[in-house]
Amino acid sequence: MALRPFIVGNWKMNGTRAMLAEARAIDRSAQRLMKVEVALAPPYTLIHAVHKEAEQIGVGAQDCSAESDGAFTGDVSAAMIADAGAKFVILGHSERRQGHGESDALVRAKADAALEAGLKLIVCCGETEATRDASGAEAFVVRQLEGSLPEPFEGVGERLSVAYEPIWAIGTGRTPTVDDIAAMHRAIRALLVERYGEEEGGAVRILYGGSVKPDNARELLGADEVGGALVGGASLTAESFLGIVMAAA
Ligand code: G2H
Repeated sequence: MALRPFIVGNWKMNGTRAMLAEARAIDRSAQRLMKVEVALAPPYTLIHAVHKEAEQIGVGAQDCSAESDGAFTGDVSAAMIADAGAKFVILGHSERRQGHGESDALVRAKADAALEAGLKLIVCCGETEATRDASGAEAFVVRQLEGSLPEPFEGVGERLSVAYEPIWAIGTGRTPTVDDIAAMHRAIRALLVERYGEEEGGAVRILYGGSVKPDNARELLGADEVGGALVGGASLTAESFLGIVMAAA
């Protein structure tokens, strides 16, 4: 991996203030592993508290609204999460696309709102098992990203990451082969270079997500064009998450 590896913990709908001890432990260890960029995306309710704990790691949100403010009960804007201390936002996770009907166009609108608020982006993509079985995975993911990624903007390479998460690998313990991951990441890289140019598109980190664990992290992170990992279940304890961070160091 030529780019500095980026390891992000996505806590999903897990965590109360009792989990702050895990964030603190992750932060303290990350200070000794400067070769790796480490971040956590806790639920909205913990963003500010994790931000206050964190000296080294980045803190982000798992979603934001495409709207800036107004009568949108239950929604949270990009400016609000930035105000709470978030530096980035995960957008278009399959649990949002599938569970909340989010379209590519909505993901792109959220990305525009997040950029406007000064946030970095992690834009997710990934195919179902049926799509993979039909041999259409790469074309599907490229199309999904074409609809979800923002138009060229200032600082693409630094502000944008893409997370490839095959839906059938999320929380299942199953992972694609290293060759399949590499082929998908190369297809994503080609799209990024086409859209944002050689330099900026080449600097975007493409993360792999889906059942990343301490015991498979080194192999998955070693695949061509894998610039880090988006980690769900294994990010919930400092011990397992740091096992993955160390595999990237
Ligand atoms: C995929 C991943 C984190 P897990 O959703 O985004 O979750 O590591 O639990 O498969």
